[in-house]
Amino acid sequence: MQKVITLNEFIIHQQSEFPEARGSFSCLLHHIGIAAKKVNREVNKAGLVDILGRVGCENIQGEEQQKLDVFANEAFMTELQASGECCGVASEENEDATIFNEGLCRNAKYIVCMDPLDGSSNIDVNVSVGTIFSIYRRKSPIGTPAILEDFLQKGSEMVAAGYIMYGSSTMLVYTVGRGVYGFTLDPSLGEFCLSHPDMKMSATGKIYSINEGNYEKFPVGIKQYIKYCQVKDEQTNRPYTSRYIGSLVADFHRNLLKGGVFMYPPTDSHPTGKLRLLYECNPMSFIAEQAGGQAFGQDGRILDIEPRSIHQRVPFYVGSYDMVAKVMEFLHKAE
Ligand code: AHM
Ligand code: MG
Repeated sequence: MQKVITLNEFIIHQQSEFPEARGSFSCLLHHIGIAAKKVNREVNKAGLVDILGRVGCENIQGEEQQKLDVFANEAFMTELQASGECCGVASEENEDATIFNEGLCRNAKYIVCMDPLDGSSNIDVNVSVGTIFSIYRRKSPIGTPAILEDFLQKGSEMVAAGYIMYGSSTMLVYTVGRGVYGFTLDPSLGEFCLSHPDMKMSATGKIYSINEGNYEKFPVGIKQYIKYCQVKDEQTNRPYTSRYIGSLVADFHRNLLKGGVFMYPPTDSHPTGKLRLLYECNPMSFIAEQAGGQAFGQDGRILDIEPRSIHQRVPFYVGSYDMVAKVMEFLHKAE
């Protein structure tokens, strides 16, 4: 029988590569894994109980919150606090960062940014949704309450990033800057088991993912790139295939496995882009780069952007290295 490597085993093994590590980070990841299992349980039974649908209030960006959003936010908040290793969390669902200033958390050295349930408009049609998280070392002194500057760090300062995809099977994918590793939840064991070691994104692919309903308002370079994708050319394997789920985690995950590019340019309704730098773009960019891909915004590498506010939105182009380079070439030529 083949030996399985569980997430916890893997974390402990990885920790041994950092001789100075005291287990704080491993503990934090362990609790993220627990929260993921809680959310997975609720997502799976969402059709059976009255947890689907709206909870009747709006999040701070004016979007209607769904019940599962609320559940996921609470599940992750609870576990992050319970870990004792996190002194604050910026969540897409909360206006301000939540500071854990009691007990062990006060002396914790990490902060977390998260989108507890991304793609939540897809829940009631049974399409994959996900959680996205990123972990940073705090800037403020240990033993004091975390401050805004702890959350407004450049993506390049990230210690770890990951996502959980609640899909036909549930997966947790993460990086600590030493490659990307994917774990699939085995429901019979109740454990995330290593299923995708050292994930790599091919340099090019055949998939472009974008909400083409917004075409009229796209920047000229993006319009031209879409046409380029659609034109036949045997050398570059075109026309490409258009695939768009509308759930970033699922779209990204597919492109990671198959090769492709995901784009969310500025649009009429979201003139600075729709996706959030801290909760969505930064973590996905770190994972993409670690897998051999790349990620750009309007003016350069996503991970180099100096955040101005925790809910900041940016244009986002991420995926296979050569495909993202091509998108940027079109954007720059059109300028
Ligand atoms: P959410 O965090 O409110 O769920 O929104 C983010 C989602 C992403 O998962 C997805 O890529 C995008 O919004 C889809 O937006 P659109 O429906 O405009 O194409
Ligand atoms: Mg989101």
